[in-house]
Amino acid sequence: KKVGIIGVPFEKGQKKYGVSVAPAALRYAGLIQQLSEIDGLDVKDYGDIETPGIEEVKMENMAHLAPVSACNKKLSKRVSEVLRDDRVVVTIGGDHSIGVGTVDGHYQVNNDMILIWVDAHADINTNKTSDSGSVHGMPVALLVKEFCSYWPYLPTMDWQGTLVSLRSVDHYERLAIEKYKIPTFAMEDVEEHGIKKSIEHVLKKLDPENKRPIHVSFDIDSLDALEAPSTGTPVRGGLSLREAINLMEIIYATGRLRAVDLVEINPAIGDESDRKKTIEAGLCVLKAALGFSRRGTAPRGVIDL
Ligand code: DIR
Ligand code: MN
Ligand code: MN
Ligand code: MN
Repeated sequence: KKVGIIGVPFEKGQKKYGVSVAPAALRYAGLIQQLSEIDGLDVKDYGDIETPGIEEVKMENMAHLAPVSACNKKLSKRVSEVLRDDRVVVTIGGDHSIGVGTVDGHYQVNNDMILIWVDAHADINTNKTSDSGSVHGMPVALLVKEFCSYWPYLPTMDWQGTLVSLRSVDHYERLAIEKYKIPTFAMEDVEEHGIKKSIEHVLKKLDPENKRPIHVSFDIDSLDALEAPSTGTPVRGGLSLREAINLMEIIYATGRLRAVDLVEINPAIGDESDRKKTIEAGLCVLKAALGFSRRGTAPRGVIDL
């Protein structure tokens, strides 16, 4: 098994300082080393995507569109490249606006991919409906074909996916979800079925024949704010870390996970303990996605017990 890591220290899709520090913070916390300890996993670090000095263009209620586009364009190419190297892509954000580039890059290589967007929020605002004007609240709208006539020059795909773990949906987002019948699995559904059945249900619905490549875009705020306090828009009542680990283990077990994004960790929010908790949670989620077993790993050498 081979994996490629991409860091995206990008934070212009939202307003708070710090989410761009996450790739460095995760590497410093031992990301590469911890992943390398998973049985049989070959880890290659592709470094960071950076696009400094992009000139801003004005767009109504859509902040920093030019830098967001430039970053996503470069990111999309890198994601495709890593996939063509036959590696599972792990992209560390950055805010969730980078989901446009990761999904686009994946779609270029596997146009039969399915997308599982794990998030407290629906991220399906447009600049007409957004209260914030922040692009991290818009990536799903930028990716669905239902909205492709709305955005003149952005990537779009014949999207098949589900939003999981929702519990903070804006008014017009709800309207869009209902109008276009965007499949969602809100916390209420997790409540009803449990995380295991919920994810099995999602997979079965999106891919009844168990053959399509899977992309998981994981916003750390899908976790309960107690589990992951260092994030820009924390919401209580979310997934436990155990549920998130289980979700990833189930998806890993399909053998078809090709791309994972981990976004919205903001090490500048909260105190040292919040930061530590949040980064650890992120690492646990990634490890589960890449085959780490809570039962333990195989011994490295031979000793007599
Ligand atoms: C809000 C927040 N719905 C917005 N979105 C966030 O800005 O559109 N997404 N935080 O992850
Ligand atoms: Mn998000
Ligand atoms: Mn979110
Ligand atoms: Mn809002």
